[in-house]
Amino acid sequence: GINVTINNKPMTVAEGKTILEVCKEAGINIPTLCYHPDLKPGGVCNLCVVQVAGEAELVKSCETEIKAGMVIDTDNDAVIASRKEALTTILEKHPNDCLTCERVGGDCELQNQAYYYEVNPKERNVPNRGLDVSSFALTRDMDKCIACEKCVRMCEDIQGIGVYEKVETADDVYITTKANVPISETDCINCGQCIKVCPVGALTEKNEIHKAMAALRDPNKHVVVQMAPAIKNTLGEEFGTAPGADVTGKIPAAFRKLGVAKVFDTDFTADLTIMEEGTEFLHRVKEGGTLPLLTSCSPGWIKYIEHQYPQLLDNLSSCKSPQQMFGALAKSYYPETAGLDPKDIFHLSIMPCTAKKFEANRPEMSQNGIQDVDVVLTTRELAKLFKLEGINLLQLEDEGFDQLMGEGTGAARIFANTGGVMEAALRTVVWILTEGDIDTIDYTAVRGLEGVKEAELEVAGMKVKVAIASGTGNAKKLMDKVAAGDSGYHFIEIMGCPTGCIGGGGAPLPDDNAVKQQRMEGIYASDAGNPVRRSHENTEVQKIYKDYLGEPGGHKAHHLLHTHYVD
Ligand code: HC0
Repeated sequence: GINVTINNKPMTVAEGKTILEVCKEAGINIPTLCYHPDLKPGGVCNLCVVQVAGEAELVKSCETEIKAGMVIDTDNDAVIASRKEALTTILEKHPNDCLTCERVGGDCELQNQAYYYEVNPKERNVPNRGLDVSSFALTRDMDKCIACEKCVRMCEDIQGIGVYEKVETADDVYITTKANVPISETDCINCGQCIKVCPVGALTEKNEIHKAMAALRDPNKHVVVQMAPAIKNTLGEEFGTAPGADVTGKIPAAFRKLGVAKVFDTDFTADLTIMEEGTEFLHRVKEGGTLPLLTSCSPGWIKYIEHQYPQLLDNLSSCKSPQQMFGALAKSYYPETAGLDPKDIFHLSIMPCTAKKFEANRPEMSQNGIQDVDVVLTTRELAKLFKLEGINLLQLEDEGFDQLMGEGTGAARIFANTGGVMEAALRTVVWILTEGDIDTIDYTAVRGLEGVKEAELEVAGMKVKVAIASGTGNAKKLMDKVAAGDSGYHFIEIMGCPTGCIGGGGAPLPDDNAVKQQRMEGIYASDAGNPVRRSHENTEVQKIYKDYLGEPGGHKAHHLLHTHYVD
């Protein structure tokens, strides 16, 4: 360590870090707008300035390495005056419509800093760059953009796509899409990672709270809900729990307060996906079909492969995602069983994902002109809806899901973690290959937050080589190998967001890799605590095959649960 003095206090700190990192670790508050721990420093917002003794000017703590002997002041008059000036410059161009902003409710970092430093310029000269509502997944309000460039760094450096760019003119700096086209015309995959790093309301999920509220109020609508595996271990954060806390039982209770007809669980179709995808995998192995099989449950990833690797679309599993399998059944199996008309059903899906909003609107995802999933709300939108309706989630008594499509195994829950779909598939595929002669449930080699993982297994005399990537920047590394034709992999799981659904574009804020680590551990704890941990043991899954679908991979299953993505 090295010795420094911060705010008159001598301390020993680690070498090789920035002043900002050291202060954050020491619990010393330095405001930032353009900084995110998972991105390289931006150095553009000027809020993180501090005074270093001997330096003529204030320095940006986000890009200044701490050195032995430094005497640092993070909070003196000069520092505060400089921050106020930086905030004034930003706010003079920022709209003053906080009342209806999507980041209402303490989520706007700019508003929080403006309040803290008491900055509120009366004259606002808003640039009038307009609203981009071309996407099903996200909305861009470029008048609110403060050019912090975090979206640029996220999309380019982490996701490897590069939809956005910074434009600098003589008297202006702003962010646009490349070629300044509506976002739906770019290579955007709808992952929403840019939203999560945006400090203001410039990038938000496409708000559908009011659509959901209208359906909930409509006496003629029979509202049926599904919710993703990740929701149960992340929604609590919005109400103050630690990341990863399992609040599964609270959510059905909350929805029933809102008069929902059925509260079902996407975990049910996650288990169903394993039956279908496992069958497809074994079929391809036995029949010499296209390998490696690529998972198809992440709609951001689907969009990415469609744009970037169309030659590999035959590798993609034909399985719809669990959300869309659920949607298809919510408008067929469920109404047929309950004696309802599919037209009267409003199917609401809760996802930690913005790309799921896009997926629900894909033309393949409807039957007889009726869309399978009517509205998708993100985790954040659901929390907002509950709060607006006066529901204090954590005070509710636990309740269960409704039967028919409400049962989920531990294998389904781990879908939320990168590597989870692969592990869930292995739990069932290996069981089938060994004819049940296997005790292994935990495949720890595929766990962990690393961006690319691989493992090799001996199964019933067969070598199975699997790989996993999360985030499209990491997916690219694997797909380049697959496209070259010599990867040797049999089965690959890809999730569009770094760390998988626990890091989804609709997840609670703020998050970073430390928070995601806790979410991941929470998910595995929920799995370990579930008495049933293999998808083929889900009794409602067994029942739907017996009563309705026939065999996994059979005709009816194909019609409802599979699709085909074309170039
Ligand atoms: Fe996921 Fe899913 S696991 S993509 O990450 O497969 O969003 O949580 O709901 O559909 O089940 C997200 C999470 C899902 C789907 C499931 C898959």
